[in-house]
Amino acid sequence: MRGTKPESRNGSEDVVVKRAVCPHDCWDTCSMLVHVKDGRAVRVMGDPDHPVTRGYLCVKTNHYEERVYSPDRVLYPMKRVGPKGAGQFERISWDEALTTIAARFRAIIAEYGAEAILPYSYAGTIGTLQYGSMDRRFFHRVGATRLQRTICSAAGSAAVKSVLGVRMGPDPEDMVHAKLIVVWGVNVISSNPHQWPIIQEARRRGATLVVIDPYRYKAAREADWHVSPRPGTDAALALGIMHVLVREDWLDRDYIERYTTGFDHLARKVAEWPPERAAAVTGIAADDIVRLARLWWESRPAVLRVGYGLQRHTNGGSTVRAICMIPGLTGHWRDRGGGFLLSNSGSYGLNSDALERPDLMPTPAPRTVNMIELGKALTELQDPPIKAIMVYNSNPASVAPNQSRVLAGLSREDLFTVVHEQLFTDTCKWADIVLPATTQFEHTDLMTSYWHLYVQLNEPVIEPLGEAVPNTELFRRLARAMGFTEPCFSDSDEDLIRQALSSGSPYLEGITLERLREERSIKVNRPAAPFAEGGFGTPSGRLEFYSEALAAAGLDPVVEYTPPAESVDGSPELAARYPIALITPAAHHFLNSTFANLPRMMEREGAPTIYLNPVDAEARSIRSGDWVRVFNDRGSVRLQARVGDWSQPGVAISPTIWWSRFMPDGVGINVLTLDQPADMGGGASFHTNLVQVEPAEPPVEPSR
Ligand SMILES: Nc1nc2c(c(=O)[nH]1)N[C@H]1C(S)=C(S)[C@@H](COP(=O)(O)OP(=O)(O)OC[C@H]3O[C@@H](n4cnc5c(=O)[nH]c(N)nc54)[C@H](O)[C@@H]3O)O[C@H]1N2
Ligand SMILES: Nc1nc2c(c(=O)[nH]1)N[C@H]1C(S)=C(S)[C@@H](COP(=O)(O)OP(=O)(O)OC[C@H]3O[C@@H](n4cnc5c(=O)[nH]c(N)nc54)[C@H](O)[C@@H]3O)O[C@H]1N2
Ligand SMILES: [Mo]
Repeated sequence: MRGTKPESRNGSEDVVVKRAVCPHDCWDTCSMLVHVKDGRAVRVMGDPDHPVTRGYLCVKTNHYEERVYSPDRVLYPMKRVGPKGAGQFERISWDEALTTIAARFRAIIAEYGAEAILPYSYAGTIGTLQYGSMDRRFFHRVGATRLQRTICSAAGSAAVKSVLGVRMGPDPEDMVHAKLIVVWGVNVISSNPHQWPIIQEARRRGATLVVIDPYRYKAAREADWHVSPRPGTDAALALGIMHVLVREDWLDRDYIERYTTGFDHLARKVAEWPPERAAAVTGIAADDIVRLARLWWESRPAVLRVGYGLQRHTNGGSTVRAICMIPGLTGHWRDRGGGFLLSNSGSYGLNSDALERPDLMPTPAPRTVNMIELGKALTELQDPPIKAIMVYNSNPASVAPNQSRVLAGLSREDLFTVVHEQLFTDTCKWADIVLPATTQFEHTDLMTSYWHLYVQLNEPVIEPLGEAVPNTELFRRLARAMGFTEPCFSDSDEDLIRQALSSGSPYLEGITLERLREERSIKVNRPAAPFAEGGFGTPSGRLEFYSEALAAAGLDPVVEYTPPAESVDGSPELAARYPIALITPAAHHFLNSTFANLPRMMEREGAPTIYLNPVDAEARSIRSGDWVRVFNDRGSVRLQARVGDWSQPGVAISPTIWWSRFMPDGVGINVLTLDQPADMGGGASFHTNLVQVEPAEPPVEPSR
């Protein structure tokens, strides 16, 4: 229990220090202190009292005021006055905006049916209310096409659910007790900066750090051991490790017997994966695979800290399934701080049905569109075609894969596009109507994390800028304009928070809005080692090495390695033309496309970059600092090369996501990326791409 008041004065008379919570789509969900002077946020700091934030923020949010007051802020409703995509807009009133949207929606529904309307949103904020509440109610009531929100974590989530039944793992604060931490496909320096001091503390107490990542980024360099697999081959690595565990009988037979099911199926499967076979697939020496298995078996507690990077491949579901099974064999779930952690999202138990009201949907339920296939949906879908898209919490013109196809869709003259945004993004350019959105400093939200275990309350610290409104208020207004009379469209943000907390989940026991107002941050009542004595959320109640549900869905009920769709093994002909595997992970100074318009962040990030291995660079006469053209059948971008030991030969890395307007040729990295759904959950495949690289002219105007 923390008694810190939500508001206090600092030394200077006219500065008030207020609490806020970072809203961004990131593991850390930090507690912030905002210095407010004359109604303006002037300084932002990490909350020193918060056990996870520990007084510091990341490089991006340290100057959050620069984002809030950016000259790119959208302050008023606007309508398009020039040709589609030309970026000419004129200010209009909220009345005119709402009347126009409601009239267009009604006309489209009358002519094509409600499924011709598509909402498009993701996690511009992960706040419970602004991520998904009133908006979901609205589109359910409309009967619009439903969006499958797959762009980030869908393959891994489906995989974890199939093995554990619930997205949960150890409390990250307990990882200080671990004797082995395996950081597997998560960039703990850039994407999860507060994991790093926990790892460092564990190492001071004697822990070994292993990083498994094709990208030799900072943590990989500082690790005790860096293991660099070929992208998209981690399932083979995990199968090889499990082969050794079974062969050597490095098994917790009691745990397997009591709390798991399907061991015999798995044992037969891993028998086919001796380390030599896994080595040939992954590029990791067979001896190293044995050494990894031994290190895992001999270390207690030990944890697999797995990230979303490794599931952004066409085989991402089976990859996560395979890795997730390892602690079930060895009983590492028994220990505090041990086991496997991809996501702790299942640790909160908020009442999402009350927030989203799926009961408002017509029957039968409307069709769905997978958000990573946006380009296809806008250009090919019929019966009915998509005639209107409403974008909020997302910047699809920059972030969605196969960008050329997305832009072909967004440029359709007959498509009615509404964008609710804080900043004038690449997507706004394609809008018919742009609406102003508040930032976290201007609205209320209930925050959870997908990594730590604190529920936090964010309340506004400044007045809304211009005529900006929160997502919840926008959809209240739209519901009125559409003539919806259900009382749920009048719920206030406070009502929504109470409804979210009303699930009756034991994790939330005693956590109320009143207590949150007082304490701001409260840890959920969740066991520290959630599966120490079983308690899995699967149909069998056990950890499932074999899944009946997957078998029924026509998927492999155990697990198998399949090469990524674009790879030397998966598509040899394509690989002959495009020999380089390109992964496009998180940039240190951006958060997806967020922050990527701020001069300070662009300055620090440098230029749109590709990291090349010396072997690949020399073969092409490319030196560090040269500009190169990176291309495949989907498109082409220019990037600046950096040559070094960043990866194995044949693997390149480009940190993302630069806005297209700051790219040399006006298109972003996602012209190269694949819009093929992964093997589970319809997930994204941003890191499965084959490309060719060749020298190019430097841009006439450097990217800024
Ligand atoms: N600074 C910063 N922080 C962020 C974000 C950001 O863009 N910038 N994005 C936020 C969001 S939305 C998310 S989902 C998370 C994402 O955070 P992460 O889970 O860290 O996801 P990525 O950056 O895609 O990839 C993480 C790591 O996986 C590696 N990787 C790629 N392919 C493979 C593979 O086949 N095998 C293995 N073993 N590793 C692989 C990449 O090289 C990278 O180092 O971070 C959040 N935090
Ligand atoms: N090549 C490549 N592409 C990727 C990835 C990758 O690793 N490589 N990562 C993918 C991942 S992990 C993700 S999660 C997606 C993320 O894709 P997006 O969800 O589109 O995330 P952002 O780029 O951060 O853009 C979010 C937008 O929401 C806006 N926003 C923020 N808060 C609010 C609000 O309260 N209301 C409204 N109306 N708008 C708001 C922000 O201003 C911002 O423009 O990108 C994916 N794209
Ligand atoms: Mo994400």
